This record gives sequence, structure tokens and C-alpha cells, in this order.
Amino acid sequence: MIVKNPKFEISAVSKKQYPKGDKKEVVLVGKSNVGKSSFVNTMLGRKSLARTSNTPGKTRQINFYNVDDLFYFVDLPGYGFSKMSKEEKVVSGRYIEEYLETRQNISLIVLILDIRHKPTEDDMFMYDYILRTNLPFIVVTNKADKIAITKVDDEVNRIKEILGISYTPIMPFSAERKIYTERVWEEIEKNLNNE
Ligand SMILES: Nc1nc2c(ncn2[C@@H]2O[C@H](COP(=O)(O)OP(=O)(O)OP(=O)(O)O)[C@@H](O)[C@H]2O)c(=O)[nH]1
Ligand SMILES: [Mg+2]
Repeated sequence: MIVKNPKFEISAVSKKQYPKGDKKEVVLVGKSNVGKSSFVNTMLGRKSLARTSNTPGKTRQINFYNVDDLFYFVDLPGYGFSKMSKEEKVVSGRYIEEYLETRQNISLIVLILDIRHKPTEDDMFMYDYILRTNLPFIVVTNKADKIAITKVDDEVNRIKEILGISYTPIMPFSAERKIYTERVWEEIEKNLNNE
């Protein structure tokens, strides 16, 4: 997919601020610091459209990125950041839940995991939650640049086994190196075209 003019549209804290209309939404979920905002930048070929940080807990609201008026990337706050205050955890958890529970426009959930690690308890909780929504989803294992290229397939398969996935697409990614983007675009386009 060739993206021409992606735009940041709104940072929402409540349902009323979500964009109007029925454009499809591709939503990014994952623990804090796994690279959700970096994923948006890499897929859109923009350096800093989405704010990223090496301090977990950067994205605190729900950010909508309008991709050439075709669909939105929706960047959710991360979960599982231990240094967040209890109140912050409750608030970001509520944002995530309210969005996932009520938003009709969701077309695809992209669950982002860290290729180097076994999914955390929070990841497993989110994974089960996603399964229960019955919404289409894919799993992207990010930070593939941090391991030897020869290990990439093994690590993806290891995570696949832990999740017990058979039909769901799961693939490596590196927002940092901007590699493996084609496969992810393929899945997103298939979903948007209802294939
Ligand atoms: N090496 C490497 N670093 C990455 C990759 N993707 C993201 N990072 C780094 O990981 C850190 C967190 O990235 P973000 O994109 O801000 O993570 P996030 O998931 O949006 O985090 P929250 O907003 O806190 O939920 C940043 O320092 C990124 O540069 C990757 O593929 N490889
Ligand atoms: Mg973020």
C-alpha cells in the first residue's frame, strides 16, 4: 500500500470524541513500550507522526490517524506498565475497554508482542479478551531487529505455540528497521477489502 497523506486526527479521552462516520479502524493493542506508536510511524512512512518514547506509558489517550481517508490506525495506550500509578492504570484500562467494547468501526485488531519474550500475563489476558470479542485480529511480533535473523522464525513459532494459534496470522516486524512491513500491509489490506 502506498500511503500518501496520513494525518493525525484526534486524541480522544471519551467516546464522544471518536471520529464521526463509518470509516474502518485498525487498532493497535499491546503492552506499554512494545512499539505500537512506532508501528504507526513505520507503516505510514512518517518519522514522528505518532509520539514514541523509551519511557513506557507515552501514549495516554486514544489517538486516531487518518490514512488517506481510507481508514484509521487507532493507537491505544499500553497496558501492563508497572510504574504507572494505580489511578493511571485504571484510567488507561478504562480507555482501552471503553473503546474495544463499544466501537462499531473496528475492522481489525493488531496485537503487538515483543518477539524476544514469552507473552506476559497481561498479554495473555488481552489475547483471551480479543478471542472473546470475535473480531478479526492478527499478531505482530515486534523488535525483530533485536535478535539474530536466523532466530526470527523460531521465535515467532514459539509464541504461536504459547498462544495456541492455528489460523490467525502471526508475523515478525521491526518498527526500528522498517522491515517485514509488506506482510503486515497484506493482512491489513485483505481485511479492509473484506477478503
Ligand atoms: N529495537 C527496536 N526498538 C523499537 C522497535 N519498536 C519500537 N522500539 C522502541 O521502543 C520504545 C517504545 O516505543 P513506542 O512506539 O513508544 O511504544 P508504545 O507501545 O507506543 O508505548 P506506550 O505508548 O507507552 O504504550 C521506543 O524507544 C522505540 O524506539 C523495534 O522494532 N526495534
Ligand atoms: Mg504509544
